[in-house]
Amino acid sequence: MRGASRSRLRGFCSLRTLARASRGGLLALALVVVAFGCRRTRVVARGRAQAATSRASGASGASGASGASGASGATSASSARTGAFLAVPRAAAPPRIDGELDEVSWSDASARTGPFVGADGVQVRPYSDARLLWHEGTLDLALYAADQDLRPASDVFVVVLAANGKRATLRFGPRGLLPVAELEGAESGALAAGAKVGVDLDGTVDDASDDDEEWVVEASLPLAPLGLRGAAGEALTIAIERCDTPKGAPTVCGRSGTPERPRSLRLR
Ligand SMILES: [Ca+2]
Ligand SMILES: [Ca+2]
Ligand SMILES: [Ca+2]
Repeated sequence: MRGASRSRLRGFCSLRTLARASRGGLLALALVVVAFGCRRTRVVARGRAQAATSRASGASGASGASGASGASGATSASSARTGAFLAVPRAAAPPRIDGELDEVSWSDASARTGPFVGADGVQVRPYSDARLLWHEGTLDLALYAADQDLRPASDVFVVVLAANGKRATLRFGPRGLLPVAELEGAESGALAAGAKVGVDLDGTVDDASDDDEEWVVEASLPLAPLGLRGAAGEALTIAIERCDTPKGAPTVCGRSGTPERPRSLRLR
């Protein structure tokens, strides 16, 4: 409410206003007007106090562990820096699993890991990152890899998900989900069996004569194998590593979390 309006409402509450109105024989009307004016002022004040409280809690959330409930971009950047947990938003609608991240939830509302980093904490090249959403019973995952030279035999994301003492390891390459090794356990096999995976490539595979651009994995992963219902409030952890061998250069790996020190996720 603007300052002038607030002044008018405060004026209704003043004794001078009451006296002026009562001189005209309008005491009853004045009481009604004063009562209305004072009540309106209190309601506005309460609303303003609530708004201030909301702003304060939003500000503290952004700097604390639960900060990912704010705008996803700022939150993700903060979480990437601090290692705080990521709040994973619910997708407005289940994404179409085709490797194209053109659903509005991916761009506007997903949790983001931020750029993958090396063991020294510095961002690695080529660039990689991940985004996360969820919908009923399912974790939605988008993996982005800038890549000069697409090589399905060696290009890989390794994703480790864990909850309730259960752990699953999945590998994704430019051609989709890679076979799960028997040693990786029943949870890995169950997640892989229920996974939907789409990949989009920009480049030529196993052809070093050109410079490729990127590859993107879009996946929906069932959470039941980790003992989760896939519902708001549930928690799990994730660690993602991506390795790449640029032309004429040694293999480089970047990550967000490690199996020993994973990122904490909470579905919200
Ligand atoms: Ca899609
Ligand atoms: Ca590559
Ligand atoms: Ca190529």
